[in-house]
Amino acid sequence: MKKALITGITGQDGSYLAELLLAKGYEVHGIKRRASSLNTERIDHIYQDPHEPNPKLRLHYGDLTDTSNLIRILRETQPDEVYNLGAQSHVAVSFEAPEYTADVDAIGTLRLLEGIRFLGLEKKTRFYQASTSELYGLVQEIPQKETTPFHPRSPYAVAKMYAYWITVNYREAYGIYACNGILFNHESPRRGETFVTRKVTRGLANIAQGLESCLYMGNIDSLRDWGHAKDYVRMQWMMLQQERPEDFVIATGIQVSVREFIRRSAAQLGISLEFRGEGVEELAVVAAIEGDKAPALKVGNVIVRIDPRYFRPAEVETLLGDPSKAKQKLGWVPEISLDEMLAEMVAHDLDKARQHAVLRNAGFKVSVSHE
Ligand code: NDP
Ligand code: GDR
Repeated sequence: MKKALITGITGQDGSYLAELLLAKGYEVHGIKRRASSLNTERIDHIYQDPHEPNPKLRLHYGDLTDTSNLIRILRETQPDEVYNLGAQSHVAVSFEAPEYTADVDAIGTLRLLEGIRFLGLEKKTRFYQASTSELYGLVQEIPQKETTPFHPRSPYAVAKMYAYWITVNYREAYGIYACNGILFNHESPRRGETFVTRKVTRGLANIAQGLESCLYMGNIDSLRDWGHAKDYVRMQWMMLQQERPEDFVIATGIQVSVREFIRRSAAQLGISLEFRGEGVEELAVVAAIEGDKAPALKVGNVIVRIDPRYFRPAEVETLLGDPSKAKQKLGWVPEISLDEMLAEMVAHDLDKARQHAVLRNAGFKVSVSHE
């Protein structure tokens, strides 16, 4: 039985990857952070009672900023595969917490690789690094592929650039099977609520049910290549099953603007939106409503406005990936389309909003968190 260690197991990708590896018969170890509130919601459905004999999923308290803790977990678990998914993963937040982001995302990766080396696991343990399309930043070539030069545009991307190269370096210097998946944006109903797609699907569902009145957005001209997290974690596993370690771009090859993502999400709720005005004055008005998913809305309601608070000091305007290498060498193709993913996310968030609306209508106080 193979053993895997996942950092970031409580996050979006970590939860899907843990499911995938358990289904493949792996013993899965995950690092979770100590927090003042429970933070295992995404993996509660696969939780296994540690009192049961031979649980296949085990959680260890730890942190990517804590070297001795990481070494102890590596020593205790002796993993065949390490998936380094843990990160301060929010680009906008990285401008506010640049030093912490570097510590976790850049030096955290080094700590794990050094741990593998220090414990003499170079020949046993394979290492996956969660690299990112944010490395391309100010894009030098469209679409972006493995050979496209990097130009990171945020403290997050710069930290991930260090992590990318230290992974390559440990592969070249010490022969560790270490590789980078350069993943373009991928989403799901488990996506963190403050990333743009989830903010939109959740916000619009809440507005449709009368829990909120308006969605405040940043740069809606931004263009992204969005895939589904389930497809992308499958590729993370495939990358560690090859004869030789290599780096791969993982993307759909299809690009859509944030504005278009909002329009299509609204359409899933039976709402036709009309965008009016320009720049910070741009807004979206309800032009028509069909069906019963948006009982709180009327034609003419303004439900999207721009708030410059969400603009970034340096923006990545456009990202479009070329996944040809992954297709040719690994036979990987994404199976879930953008519209299927969007429908799944909206349905999930509408379900939650309806539950909240029932509580509110019964007189209970319901609060909706914003960001
Ligand atoms: P999430 O933000 O959903 O999850 C991040 C995970 O890292 C969480 O489990 C979080 O724990 C954990 N974490 C944060 N800080 C630390 C720390 N100091 N020590 C240990 N663990 C920590 O990210 P995703 O699942 O979306 O992404 C997974 C990885 O892939 C990240 O590295 C991200 O940067 C990268 N990536 C993501 C892409 C995407 O579109 N999703 C695209 C390209 C790369 P907690 O739950 O306690 O907060
Ligand atoms: P990104 O994702 O920065 O690409 O990083 P995010 O969803 O945060 O932003 C995508 C684009 O949407 C624009 N935008 C907004 N973004 C947020 N979060 N909130 C808003 O209100 C808003 N309005 C417009 C952003 O400016 C941006 O252009 C994600 C993360 O998962 C990273 O960890 C990962 O490495 C990259 O994807 C690939």
